[in-house]
Amino acid sequence: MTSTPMPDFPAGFRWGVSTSAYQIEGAATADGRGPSIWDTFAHSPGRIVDGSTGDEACDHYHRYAEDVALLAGLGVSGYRFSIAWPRIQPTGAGPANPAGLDFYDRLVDTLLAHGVDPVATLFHWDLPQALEDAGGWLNRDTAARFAEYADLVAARLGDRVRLWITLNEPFIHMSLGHGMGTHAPGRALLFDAFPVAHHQLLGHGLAVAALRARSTSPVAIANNYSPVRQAGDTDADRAAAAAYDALHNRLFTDPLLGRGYPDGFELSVVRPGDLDAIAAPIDVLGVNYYNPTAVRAAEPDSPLPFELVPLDGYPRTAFDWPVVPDGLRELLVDLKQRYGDALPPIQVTESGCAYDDVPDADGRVPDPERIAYLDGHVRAVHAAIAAGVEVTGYFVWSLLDNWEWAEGFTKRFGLVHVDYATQRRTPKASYAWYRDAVIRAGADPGPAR
Ligand code: IFM
Repeated sequence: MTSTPMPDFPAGFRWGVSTSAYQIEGAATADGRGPSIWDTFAHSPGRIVDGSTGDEACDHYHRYAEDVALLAGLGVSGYRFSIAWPRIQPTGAGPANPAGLDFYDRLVDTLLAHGVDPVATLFHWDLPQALEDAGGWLNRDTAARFAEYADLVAARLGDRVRLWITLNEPFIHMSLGHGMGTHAPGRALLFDAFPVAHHQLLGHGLAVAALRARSTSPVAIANNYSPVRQAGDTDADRAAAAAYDALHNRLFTDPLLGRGYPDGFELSVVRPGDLDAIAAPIDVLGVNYYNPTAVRAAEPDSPLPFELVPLDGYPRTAFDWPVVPDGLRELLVDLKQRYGDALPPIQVTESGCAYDDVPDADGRVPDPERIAYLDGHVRAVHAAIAAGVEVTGYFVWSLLDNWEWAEGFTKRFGLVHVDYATQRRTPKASYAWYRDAVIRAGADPGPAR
């Protein structure tokens, strides 16, 4: 971390934090919420490293007012949360469950009362179990169901949500949830998971149309990106790196920005008109960045055309992910070079790190590694802006320590420590740093956009 003051960001730059429904809400059966694939997965023995579930998580469903007060104390201009589809449509179809919508209505109004822009993600992986039972994202019909759900949400919240995000990280949902089976719904289909890519993208496109019909607020999608480092220098290593780059970084973004699928991804489930629906203009591209990926050629007997290897030479987080702030600058500049004028303004919708944070004897939670991590990544965003990339927002993952999917409660990403036994929230040192060094100093929140 440098002691140099944070440079100025453009007026109106949106400083925020992110969360997602299943990771924080708890209240898994409250007010008519139906089961999602993550309820099923978490309750299946052996799926989650510590055997925990999101049944209670951070109990945000009941403590949202306290959590919004934390947001207000931070001074953020945006809060990215996700809406739990199974609260709105407990079986993934049919009319809205009013109590489910009421919760988000209360949340949105409380945010606005504190001057925080609500940024709502419609799908952060918690598919209603009933839709999974009908084939989930392998079934084309799920795309149409998603648009209906988007319509129900926008009809209620469309006048107050300031930025819509259709999907969160469809690549991760496809690859870990349907390719490798380490996330819900636990399908290990390898390349037979590709229909999940297309149906999520189609759902996105149909949802964009549904949102536009109900709301004048801008619409985005949040993708996960990882700059690829070629490990090894053979032609096979080069081909492996290019294949992984196409899979992770281009499979979703090329069709979104009107280029169709990258070469080598001839998906049999694509029907006439689909690519036009998917390429419906978006206003913002959400970029989630954690680390680059090192890739080399696979062994001959591997089912994959590449092998992911450790990226050495960098500090590591508790997740063992390398800390490479400049990878974010590189990624943002590469997106601009790759897509040119087709690239909409970017908001970094997730950026953060897990460390084993523990309260000290005085009850404070020092987290110098997180401060260093965020300092480097915020400066990397500034460097990308200076290089000509239009970046209009940055959201830290996450406001709270929370339930980290297959890692359960073992990975803490929050600016705020959560004692899961008592639900006590304690702002970490990084909370004060983000408030004082970034949001208040050298950054003009300006009018929200
Ligand atoms: O916690 C997740 C989040 O749900 C999606 N992006 C990555 C985060 C850290 O793994």
